[in-house]
Amino acid sequence: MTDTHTAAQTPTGPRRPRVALMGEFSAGKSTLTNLLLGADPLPVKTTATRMPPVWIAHGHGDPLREDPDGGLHPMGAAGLEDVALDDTRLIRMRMQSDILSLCDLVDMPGISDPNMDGQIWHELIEEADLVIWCTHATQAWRQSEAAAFDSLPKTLKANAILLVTRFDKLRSDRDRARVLARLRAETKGLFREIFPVALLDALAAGEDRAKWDASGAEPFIKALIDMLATLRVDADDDATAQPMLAAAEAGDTPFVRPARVAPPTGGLRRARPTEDETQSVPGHV
Ligand SMILES: Nc1nc2c(ncn2[C@@H]2O[C@H](COP(=O)(O)OP(=O)(O)O)[C@@H](O)[C@H]2O)c(=O)[nH]1
Ligand SMILES: [Mg+2]
Repeated sequence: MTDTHTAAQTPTGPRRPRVALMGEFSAGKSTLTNLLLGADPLPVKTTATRMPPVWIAHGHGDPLREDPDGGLHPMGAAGLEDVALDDTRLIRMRMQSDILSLCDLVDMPGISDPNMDGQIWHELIEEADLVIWCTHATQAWRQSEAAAFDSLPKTLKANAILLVTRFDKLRSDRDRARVLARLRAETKGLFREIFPVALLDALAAGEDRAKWDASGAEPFIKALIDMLATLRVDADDDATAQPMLAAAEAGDTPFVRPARVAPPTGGLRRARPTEDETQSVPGHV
């Protein structure tokens, strides 16, 4: 291999908070990642897939495969699902998206994925600052989820949101109320907040404000942005993101909204960052 370099050569220092999407297989993690990005870089699957973690950060360039020793390799023609899992720690992707001006997103494999080495995800999750735990509404918060969540680092558990996905699959008000009541009781003290969402409805809402509101996505995204605004990361925080976070704290938070689901007014969307991320203007509308 000639065209490789190591992660150690990647610039370090100031950084954005990292948001990990976790949960069982098929809980909607990739669907949520795509919703937050306002784009579809990740495959969404109904059948078991062999996917490594995918770390998405603001920027440009082709995806890179990171091996267990931190070496970075071009993916070439290989798709995300074709990578050799035993020789891959994660995939690094760079994209332009509003949410990525506030945080990195890490789409994790399902917690019970037999193809995913537990060691790998436990090491990787040490690097996350905030976790969005996705749980299927129809079989929410299984024992396996409670155990995996409990094994997370303490500091990460302090910044956790529970997202009850596929809420549209619960048919009656009674079922919906019952599931939420059970989750509130069984996860008491574990999550900052619990949000029921219908992710596919949110994705399909487009300019349909009523559909967007009914999907439950809005309060969740607001809470996420609020948490990011108050989250403190190490390395003296991110010089680029902090002014944006300060703007968010000041209540000027019209800028992060998945592009696909911008409200009908269209006026809330921030201009896409141009050029290099270091030149993007914080809070610029
Ligand atoms: N009805 C419904 N389907 C969903 C929802 N979220 C995800 N799905 C579907 O569930 C399947 C698995 O989603 P995916 O995002 O790949 O799950 P992951 O394995 O956690 O990444 C896909 O077919 C999605 O379209 C939801 O809120 N409602
Ligand atoms: Mg997935």
